[in-house]
Amino acid sequence: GHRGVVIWLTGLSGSGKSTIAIALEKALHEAGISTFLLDGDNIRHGLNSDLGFSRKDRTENIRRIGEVAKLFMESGCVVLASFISPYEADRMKVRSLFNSGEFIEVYVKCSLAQCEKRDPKGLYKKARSGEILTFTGISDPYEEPKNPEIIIDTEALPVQEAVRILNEFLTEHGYF
Ligand code: GGZ
Repeated sequence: GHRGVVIWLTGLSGSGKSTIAIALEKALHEAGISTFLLDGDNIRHGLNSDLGFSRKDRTENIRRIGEVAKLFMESGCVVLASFISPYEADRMKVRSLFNSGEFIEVYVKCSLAQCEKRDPKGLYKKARSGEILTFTGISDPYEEPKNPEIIIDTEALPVQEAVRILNEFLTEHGYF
């Protein structure tokens, strides 16, 4: 058996959060571990479809996601939450919902220049042209985590290495 835990991935758009979350989820499934993946696709289109990208809406987005993550964690899942979550105060509030050891903040670190170069959805281009306003990193802030449990530099590491680091952290800290 294993205990529930939240692995909270924060970082810029295009930093690799979801790629890592999906690869980690696959590895955990292969080890027989129940997971639940929360990301923009299943949250911003449903529960949080009333929210946009103002500061207030981002804060409410992260608050609700924190509560959902807690519910799934309590059910015994390894919750993988992949959101920009640009504000330190909002991440700290989510952290405060959990006991120590139940919340692992992972800073998926990648320079703005590299994220913009990757631009998988063409959003940075739209942000530069002014077609998208308040885009994180371009026209809206991203506050770097001050005390994340883990930092993963996706400019230096391939995704499988990121998965290995996270798996090792979980094993070494006795999660399973
Ligand atoms: C940032 C935006 C924006 C703006 C749309 N700013 O790379 P993606 O496309 O797939 O992921 C981004 C996602 C960010 O949603 P989050 O819920 O993670 O944001 S937050 O934590 O700040 O609430 C991006 C897309 O939505 N997107 N407009 N203006 N990202």
